[in-house]
Parts: sequence; structure tokens; C-alpha cells
Amino acid sequence: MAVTSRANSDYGRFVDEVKDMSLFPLWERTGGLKPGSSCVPAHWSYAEVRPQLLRACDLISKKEAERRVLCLENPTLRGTTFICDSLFAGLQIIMPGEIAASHRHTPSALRFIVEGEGAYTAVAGEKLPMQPGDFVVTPAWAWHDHGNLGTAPVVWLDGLDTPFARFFGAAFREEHADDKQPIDRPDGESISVYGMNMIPDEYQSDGHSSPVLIYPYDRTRAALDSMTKAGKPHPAHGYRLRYANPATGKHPFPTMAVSMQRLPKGFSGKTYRSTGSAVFAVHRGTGHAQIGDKTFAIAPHDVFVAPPWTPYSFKADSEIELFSYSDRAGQEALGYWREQID
Ligand code: 1HN
Repeated sequence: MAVTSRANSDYGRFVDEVKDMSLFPLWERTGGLKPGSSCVPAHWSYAEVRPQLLRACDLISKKEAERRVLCLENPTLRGTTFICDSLFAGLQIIMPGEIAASHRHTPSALRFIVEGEGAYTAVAGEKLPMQPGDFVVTPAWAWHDHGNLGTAPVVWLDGLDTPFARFFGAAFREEHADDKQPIDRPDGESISVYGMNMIPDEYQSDGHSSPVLIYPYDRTRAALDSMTKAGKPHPAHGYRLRYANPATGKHPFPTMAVSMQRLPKGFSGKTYRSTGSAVFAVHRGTGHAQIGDKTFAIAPHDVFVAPPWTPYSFKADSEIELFSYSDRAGQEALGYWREQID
């Protein structure tokens, strides 16, 4: 709001003069503090994206690409690689026999396996074979490399908090001297030691990332099966479980909360919104997601994004399972998190 007329006045000359000194009067700003962002709801159909991933395999080798990833960019954030202001999402494809060389970076990463058997990711000295529906943790600054030992293409969703690292000017990255990092932990160690409701006496959590590096889908499904039998669905989220860091009970990353939810056939959810930006990947089932003023038909392996403070709701034509991650962990740590249900 202009406090007084600007043209050819002392006030106008004041505003011009202070602007030249890189000073801006707060009372002149438009917008101000309000929830939400300029990001828009967006949806990627796997049936449309998959052929482009396969095409990328013909056109660019894994070696050339380092990671063969198609970034899902919010239409308002073209050129940034970001799916929303706070999160990255990409679909990565790895063909039989390929490897993706080892590196590490300050952003935390998650993988949600979409399609294909026989791939592994090595994280922090442990080799983790991956199956569709598994959720893999790559903590900040942990070495990681991938390989496909199978006979078919493998696709996963990469979720990262790169916008946080960029925002803070703290996005470091380093290549490993070898394409494959040395494997110095036995297979299955992280889950068989830390994923049993027990913690080694000497373990000191930094409170950030989960010591469990893989949350296999068969366990997630069993937990959802039991939850489905035990009680009623939440009116907006259906049956939803969040992946927990067993050492803290909180989120598996300092920035990102991660969940799997099941919507029973015929479910028609209440409208919900939160300050979190959330990325969803359809693991199973078909239905509709209403996000703000957009309605998306959703099918297996589709990905969609709900911007902050934008109301959304789900309808399930068949039983649906939705994997999701959001910036909730970061917002909770900062005291920003709010949610609302209709
Ligand atoms: C990365 O390191 C991977 O390791 C995937 O597979 C996607 C997006 C941005 C920055 C680093 C990977 C990434 C990434």
C-alpha cells in the first residue's frame, strides 16, 4: 500500500532514494505473509512417461548421464529440476548390466521402487537389493551407487531435499574414487539389527536419518493389512503409516516425512490440507485425486504433487496404495507445520 501519493513528492523521492541504497520499505510490499506458494498441482501419467524413459536409454548411456533421471518439474519451476519449492522428484531407469557410479552429497535422498527386479543400491557400505514397493534411505553425505543385475529395466522414484540444500547454500557433492564403493557391512544388516524394535547399546543417533536403510514392501503391506483389520480408516488419509526412524520414533530424514497409505475400494475421502508440499506415487490401484481445482485420474506408478495449503482429497475405484513424501519433517523442526481437515 502506498502510504501517500508518490508522484513528484517528498515521499516518492524518499522511496526512489532508499531503493538505490538497496533498502525497501516493508509497508510498500505486496503479498506479505500467507500460507501457500505459487506451485501448482501437477500429475505425471506413468503410461506416458515410461516410453520416454526407455527412449532415454537408447539416446544416452548411464555413464554419460551418471544418473538417467527424468526430473518431474513443477510447471511453475521450469529449469530448476524441482517438483515443488522444497522437494525434488525424478524417475530413474537402469538397464540390465548398468551401474551408476558412487558419489555422495549433502541432500538426503529416498528411492521408491516402481518397476523391475534385480537392481540394488549400495548405501554407506551395505548392498540393498530392491523390489517394487520398497523404500530406500540414502542419508545426507552417505556414499551411494546403483546397479542392475537382473534381466529387465528397473525404474524407481528418486525423492530428494535438494531445494533445502540449495536454499541454504550448502549443496556439496563428491565423487567416489571407485565406481563401486567397498561393501563392508553384511547383507541385510541395517534392517536386521535396527529394524527389530531393538537398538545396539553403543548406537548414538545424530537424530537425523534412520539407521534402517531399506523398508521392504512386504513388511509395509503386512503392517497395512493388520491396520486395515484393526480399525476404521482416517476420513482423509484412509489407512496411513509413516516410516519411522527407530532410534527416535520421528521421521527417517531431517527434512522429509515418508508414508504409505491404503484407500479401500470405494473410499471417498474428506478434503485435507497442510503446509507441507507432498509428492505421491501410486503403488497400486486406480481412482481420482482432487488437488485444488484440478482432478487427476490416477493409475499405478503415476506421480503427482500437492502444493502447500492446497486442499486435496482422494477417491478409490479399486483399493489404492499411495507412497508419499513431504517436507513435513523440516517444517516440524522449524515450528511451521499446520494442517486442517474439512
Ligand atoms: C542423485 O544423486 C541421484 O544418486 C538421483 O541416484 C537423483 C537428483 C539430484 C541430485 C542428486 C542418485 C538426483 C541425485
